[in-house]
Amino acid sequence: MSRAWEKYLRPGVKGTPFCPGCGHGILMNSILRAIDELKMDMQRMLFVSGIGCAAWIPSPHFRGDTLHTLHGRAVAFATGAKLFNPDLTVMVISGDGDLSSIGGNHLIHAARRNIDLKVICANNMVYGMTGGQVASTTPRGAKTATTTEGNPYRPFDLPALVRAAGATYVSRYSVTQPIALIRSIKKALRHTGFSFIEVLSPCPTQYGRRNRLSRPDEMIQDLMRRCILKEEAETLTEEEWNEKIITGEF
Ligand SMILES: Cc1ncc(C[n+]2csc(CCOP(=O)(O)OP(=O)(O)O)c2C)c(N)n1
Ligand SMILES: [Mg+2]
Repeated sequence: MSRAWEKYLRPGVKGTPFCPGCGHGILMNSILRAIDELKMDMQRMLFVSGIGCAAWIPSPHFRGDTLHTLHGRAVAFATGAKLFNPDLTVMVISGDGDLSSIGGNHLIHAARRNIDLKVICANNMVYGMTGGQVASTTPRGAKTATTTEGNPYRPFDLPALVRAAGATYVSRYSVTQPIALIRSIKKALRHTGFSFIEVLSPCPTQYGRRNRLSRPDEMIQDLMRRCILKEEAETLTEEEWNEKIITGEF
């Protein structure tokens, strides 16, 4: 570990829990870079996660207070911590399944109350850690361990959902857009009120291999090709719109 990162990473944590090609490591790096660029004090921050691969991003890696909580309950724990100590900057980092499937009700009600939390949702479109089951974010038609013929349901548009519920800073970026992503995390950190960033993160192990994108570079390239900024989206035909992923602030 280089000396610059000693401030941010817990000593003694070796290796990574993430599979080759997983995007969660890029997200972890982006969060720490945003904190570093804002010169925030890790001692005045709390990182809360639920259960899942994404929930391993803050804990055990971050050198600060971390709460690794129950599946789906990260936002509830974070709300309690923020109410108890309003001076803390409280950041929730968890997966799409954790935050929007089992934890969906906590998410929309915290957004409705505009509680000052910074919620980062690592969306790999599947329940990664438990074997690749369908999630509320799995695209229609995608194959998962529990939808072997293709998912029949439409996924949540998470920024639209959280925005409609009352969140006051909402964005979506992919780990293939790290500069825009870091800028957005910095905005969320400076914003007072419920902030939500959906971060698309490839999972070649559980999602890609069932959907003809089993090599890590194929998933990254697919995201690079499909993610466009919302300003660019205005000129798209309906067919192009369906295949693209719109990113930016909403
Ligand atoms: C109450 C409860 N239900 C189910 C589980 C099993 N479980 C653990 S993680 C997980 C899904 C995690 O998916 P996600 O939040 O998308 O994270 P990822 O692993 O994909 O990063 C599930 C279903 C659990 N631990 N507790
Ligand atoms: Mg997931």
